[in-house]
Order: sequence, then structure tokens, then C-alpha cells
Amino acid sequence: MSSTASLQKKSPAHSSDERAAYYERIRPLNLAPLWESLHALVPREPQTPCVPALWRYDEVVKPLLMQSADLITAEEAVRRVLVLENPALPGRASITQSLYAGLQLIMPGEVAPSHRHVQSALRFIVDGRGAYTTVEGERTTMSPGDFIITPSWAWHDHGNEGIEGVSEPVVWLDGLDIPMLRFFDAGFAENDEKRVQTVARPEGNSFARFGHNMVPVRHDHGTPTSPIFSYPYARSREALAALQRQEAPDAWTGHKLRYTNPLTGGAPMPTIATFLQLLPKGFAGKVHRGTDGSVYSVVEGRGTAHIGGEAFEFGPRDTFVVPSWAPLRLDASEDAVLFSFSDRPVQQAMGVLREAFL
Ligand code: GTQ
Repeated sequence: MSSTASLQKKSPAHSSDERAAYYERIRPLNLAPLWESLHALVPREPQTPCVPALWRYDEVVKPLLMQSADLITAEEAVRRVLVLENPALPGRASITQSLYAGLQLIMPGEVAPSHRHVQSALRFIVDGRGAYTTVEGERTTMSPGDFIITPSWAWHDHGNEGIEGVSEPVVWLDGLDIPMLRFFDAGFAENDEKRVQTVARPEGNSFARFGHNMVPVRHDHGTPTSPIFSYPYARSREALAALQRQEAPDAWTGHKLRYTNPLTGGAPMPTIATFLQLLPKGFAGKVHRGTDGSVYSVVEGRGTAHIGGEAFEFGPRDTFVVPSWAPLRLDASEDAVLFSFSDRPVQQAMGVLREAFL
């Protein structure tokens, strides 16, 4: 009997054994049956494997970071970082499917040597003063709450020389698009010949040129990243304080501002959007969600993030992650300031970003 004849005779309801045998036969040929996975490949709504999580800084992460300083120097480690891994993605160095987060420690006198990579990085200063980062020859002193960018392929090194008699460990949150670049297999990196870059421009130079709603008249900007390397906390905090005095908070997000590239109005870097928001004491936010999973770093105050069905109490220096499309509700028991970042500009460029304010 020919196989065609046997197919014609059979009823449409083939046994699962027959199907399984067929799948076994096609697997070595690098073929797979779409009908077994179609529902998961094209879900009715996002089905992220990521879960919400919170990392407590003072009680948990800080002591462990300090222990790491006894195990390895910043120089040997190149970057001494504890990676914040999503509990559902162990070993992937991912806090969401597209983003990486870590807490980097630099002790007084240490240097994290100069290198560059295609991955874009943000630093959000969590704890301590007296460290600096140098980006493309411009040094920036780090203070808690400052948001600093390291654009794609920009040389950068970090150090901690102390400031105003202060000599203490400095910790910042690193946010990078490492999983995104891994997905595209588009990553390159190289080490600098010099351990520490030569400082080529005075500190504050990029902020003087671009940080005051003005741009040098003959400036011709050819890159998609912001010409400002540092967005100091004092300035951003002042804006939020003024809004708190002047207007009612948004019912979902409180007083929330996004950082911009002053030349385009878009995000400071093409792959990562960043935000700072103030939740006034007693704020009880409404539920909202977005397809961009977000990482939050608490600067000031205390409150609760209700993510999906779980409640996470947060305080200063804690980090938490809200997975894509997870319902989020934010409460504050004191005036609270939250920094956050997500892959929003990429989703917007693709035309796939969705948000819901419930
Ligand atoms: O500071 O350059 O957390 O290259 C991971 C990779 C930090 C950095 C990280 C990096 C860096």
C-alpha cells in the first residue's frame, strides 16, 4: 500500500503515538511541527517567563558586595558587579528578557580599567560619594541619585579617588542592553591601551553645552545618544519638588518625568528609557501595566509595589523588577522617589509598545 493511500483511508483523528513518532522522525532533520507551539509562539497576550523580584540593599546586597571586595579587586574583576538575575532566568545575566542589571562596587583608590563595547550602559548611583566615571575623555563625579550614561562604543573607566575628605565605598546600579545585544549577536568589545583615559575636557563641559535647554549653535550631532553624560540628581529632584508643590500627582504614576536627549526629545540612549518619579506620602496609585518590563531603584522614602498578586515593600537603595505586562500598583507611606528604566524606545521604534491604565 502506498503511503498516500494509507493517508486517505485514515480518519482525521490520528493517534498521539503516531504524531509523536512523526515528530521523532523529523527532529533529526531540523524540522518541528508549528501546530504544537503556535499558541505559545503567538500568545493572546505577553507570557513572560520573568517574575517580579526585589533586592534589599542595606540588609542583603550591601554586606555581600563588601564581602566581594575581600575576594577580588576591581582591577582584577574588570567590573566588580553582583548581577541581579531574574529568579526565573538563572544563569542568563538578565533581569528581564532584554535587560541586564547589576550593582557595581568600587572601593577607595580602586580603578575599573578603560574599555568600550557596543552595549549601552547606564549608571544610577545608589550609595557613597567620591567615585567618578570618565566617558570619552570627560570625567563626571558621582553622587547618589545621579544618572550617568555610557553610550554604545564610548570609552569608559571608573575610579574612586574620594571627594572633600570623603573616602568610602561607592555602589551604583548598572543597566545595560546586554541580553538585547546577545539576541542580535551584534556585540563587540575592546580594552583600552590605557588603564585610565586621559581627561580631555573639563568636568561639566557637556552639561554646560547641552544641559540648559540650549545647544551650541554650530553643533552637528551625528549619533543617536544624548550629548549629556550626567543628569545630576539635584536638578531632577528639584523639578519633582516643584511639581509636587504645583500640581496633583498622576493617579497611576505620581509625578513622573522621563529623561531626554536634549537634541531629539527621545530617550538618552536608543535602547533604554529612564524615568524619575515622586510618589507623595500617602499616595495610593491605580493599577497600570506596559509591555516594557521595568527595573526600579529606590532613591528616597518607603512604600509598597504591588506587582501581579505580590506585595513588595521597598525602602531606600532597594531594586525591584516589574515584568512585562504585570499589573503594577505603587503606594507610598512617605514621600518616595523612584528611578526606573526599560527597553521602551526599542518597542516604540518597532511600533509594539502597549500600555494600559486601569
Ligand atoms: O561598567 O562597563 O555591570 O561592561 C557589566 C558590563 C558594567 C561596565 C556591567 C560592563 C560594565
